[in-house]
Amino acid sequence: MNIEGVALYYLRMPLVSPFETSFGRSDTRDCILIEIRADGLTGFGECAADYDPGYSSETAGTSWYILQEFLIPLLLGKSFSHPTDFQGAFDQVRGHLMAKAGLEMALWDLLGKAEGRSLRQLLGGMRDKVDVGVSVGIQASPQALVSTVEGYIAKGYRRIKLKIKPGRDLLETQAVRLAFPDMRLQVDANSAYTLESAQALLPLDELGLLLIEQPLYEDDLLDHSRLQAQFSTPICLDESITSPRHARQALEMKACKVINIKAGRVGGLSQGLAIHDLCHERGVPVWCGGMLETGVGRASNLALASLPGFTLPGDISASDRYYLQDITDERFILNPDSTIDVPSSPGLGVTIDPAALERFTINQAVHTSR
Ligand code: OSB
Ligand code: MG
Repeated sequence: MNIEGVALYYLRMPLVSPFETSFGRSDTRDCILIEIRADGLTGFGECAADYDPGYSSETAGTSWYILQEFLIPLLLGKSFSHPTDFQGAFDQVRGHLMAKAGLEMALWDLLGKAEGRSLRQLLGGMRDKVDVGVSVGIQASPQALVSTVEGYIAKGYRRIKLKIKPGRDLLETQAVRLAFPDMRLQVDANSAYTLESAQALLPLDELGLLLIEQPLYEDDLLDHSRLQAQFSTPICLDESITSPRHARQALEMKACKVINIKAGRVGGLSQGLAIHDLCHERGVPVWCGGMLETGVGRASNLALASLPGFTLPGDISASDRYYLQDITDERFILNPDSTIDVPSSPGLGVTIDPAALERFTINQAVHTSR
């Protein structure tokens, strides 16, 4: 792949309904669509960082800067034989994992298009559809939450994740458990507790949850291991795991029993693959997290989730759970068995709708090698 040019599109997409987490509430989602031209082909990638630094320190704005100032200049004019070469080439840029992952995704798309193989085939995925669930934001009251969950169950979702935060945790989760005794249910705190305040969550251990996601701060591996010792429900880490090294160390410290893999958070699909392999060897279940992606990132998530170690349902919902209008021609729909089909066309297997792209683009930039 001889990289000839890179175009960036800063997108602001209206959400179907506001999404509230422990770190804030939002009506829109920002992201950067990355278009790379190489050998007459065009590949797309999505940088998952959002407008605000609530989920992680990385934002769409920091990615916009790092991509143009450092990553794209390193990429232009270079030749890559495989996207896994990319990791080493960008070692000199510390951090900025979502920016790197967005570029790497476009290289995978290009490779797939050049070889006529789907991303699923390139990664070694074995399923043609994957189990999915829905991540439900904080609602006005426990009753409102139960009725929102009911709506998703009516649409066919068979695994529900509830966003929680201090003071909006026990009553909410208990109400949903009472209404749906057999539903596969899990919660996500997005780093909102300390080891001390998380003591309030101990009653959750009686509710038969699949897992409790990221209760403590992202750099709190040690305290997560102390908390895990207090719970029989598995703790799952999201924000804390930013590399295969961290995944290994978290498992060795017994800081979690499950890992959420997001290619964006770990610097790209090749790193996600490495974490998958490590967990698979050790019999540790993983699942594919989501970042409210457009159809581009969703296609990537579906391919990743088709790998054999992804034994828990992913946060990969149907397009209509997020966007009335997406930037891809393809819309992903929920099958009656709470699965979504993995794209099978070359690369990511999606095509961009130019009118939709134009509609949501609020800034753009082009870089060429000459
Ligand atoms: O913590 O998993 C998270 C969305 C944005 C940022 C972080 C998270 C989430 C979600 C939604 O939970 C997952 C999705 O449906 O894309
Ligand atoms: Mg999470």
